[in-house]
Amino acid sequence: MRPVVISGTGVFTPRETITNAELVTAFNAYATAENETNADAIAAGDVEPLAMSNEEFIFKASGIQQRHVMNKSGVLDPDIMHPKLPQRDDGEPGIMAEMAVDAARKALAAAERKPEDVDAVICAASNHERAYPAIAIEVQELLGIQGFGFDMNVACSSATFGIQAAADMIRSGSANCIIMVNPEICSGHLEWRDRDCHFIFGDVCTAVVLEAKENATSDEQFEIISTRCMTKFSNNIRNNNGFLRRTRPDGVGDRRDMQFMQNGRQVFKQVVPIVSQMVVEHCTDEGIDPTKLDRMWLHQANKSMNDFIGRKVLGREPTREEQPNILQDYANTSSAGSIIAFSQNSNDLAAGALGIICSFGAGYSVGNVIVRRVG
Ligand code: CO8
Repeated sequence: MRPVVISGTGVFTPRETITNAELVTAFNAYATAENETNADAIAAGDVEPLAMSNEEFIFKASGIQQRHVMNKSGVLDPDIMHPKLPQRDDGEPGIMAEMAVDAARKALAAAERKPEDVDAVICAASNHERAYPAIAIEVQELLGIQGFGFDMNVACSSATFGIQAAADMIRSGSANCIIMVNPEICSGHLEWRDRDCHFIFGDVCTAVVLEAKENATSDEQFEIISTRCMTKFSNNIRNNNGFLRRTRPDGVGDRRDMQFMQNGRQVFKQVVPIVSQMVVEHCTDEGIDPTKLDRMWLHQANKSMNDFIGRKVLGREPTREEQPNILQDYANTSSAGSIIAFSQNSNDLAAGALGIICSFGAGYSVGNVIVRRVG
């Protein structure tokens, strides 16, 4: 089977940012107003007052300092607390397709490829703007790519599962060059009125060009040595949005059931050992000593989680170079996080260096991509 390389990556970063301080000010204004509205019920013991958020907690619990968003004013308005995005008619490009086209153009330039060199588009993300037509097919149209496109969703692991799907197609000969995009508007799916999770997510889009090694010309090549994907059902990260919503007796009304829900503590405790073990076993099965990995580009949800996995895999405290984090600037961007880390922290590696892109999240799902820098 033909060897496959990642020959270019691109990142679309939204212009607007929200710092933890701005976020907490908006949340606390909302919570104070709610508590005032419910003052009598709170005094009577019928309603629990909303607790205030704080910056120190957010940074200590997650390592996040700020996030990029597609719309800041709506999120920070205590009367709205979600992004406000302009209505587009059906003839206009979708917002996710637009983000993806920007990231894809950057990835194609890095890979020294033109749209006519590409024969498939995969849009791998945790929330798609609509069910159909596929975002990938719209991106294909906007870029002028022949062939085919499809959407896939494995939540935070969408990108690594997408890389495996693309690599398998190229290896087997059904495609020569594939672009995979990961548009994530997590701000639209996050409940900004919930103190336990309002700080977690941000928006971004990443893109990865994969092609047969024999055709690749760029100087940013990483050969895909091996991929491994795993899923194990869990309700600890979930949302109940979907086309069946209106059919449920309790399916209309408050928006909370349409948004991201998680039992963060449980996720942390259960996912960390699964990921550490899977990375160690995958490397060992490939004849790679995991402690000799030059770099780990991990899913970007929580700094302590990444530190823990890094220590387990490398058998020592990873340096910032060995295990780069970007979550302090971007927050959790779901499927895009490990790809941002890879895109921004891989060019310095010498030929022959070994690394692993590893994502994990809802499902549960874990995806590994072991890569070697091509000289
Ligand atoms: N300010 C002040 N105090 C707070 C706040 C806040 N904002 N939030 C919670 N607290 C309080 C709690 O009430 C609790 O108080 P008490 O001890 O009195 O009960 C205390 O702080 C501790 O709360 P937690 O136990 O919740 O805090 P943790 O230390 O566990 O930290 C985290 C919370 C940061 C969420 C942590 O648990 C975590 O990162 N877990 C892992 C999360 C993860 O990896 N999730 C998977 C990724 S998501 C995914 O897969 C993609 C899904 C699809 C994408 C969706 C796009 C939107």
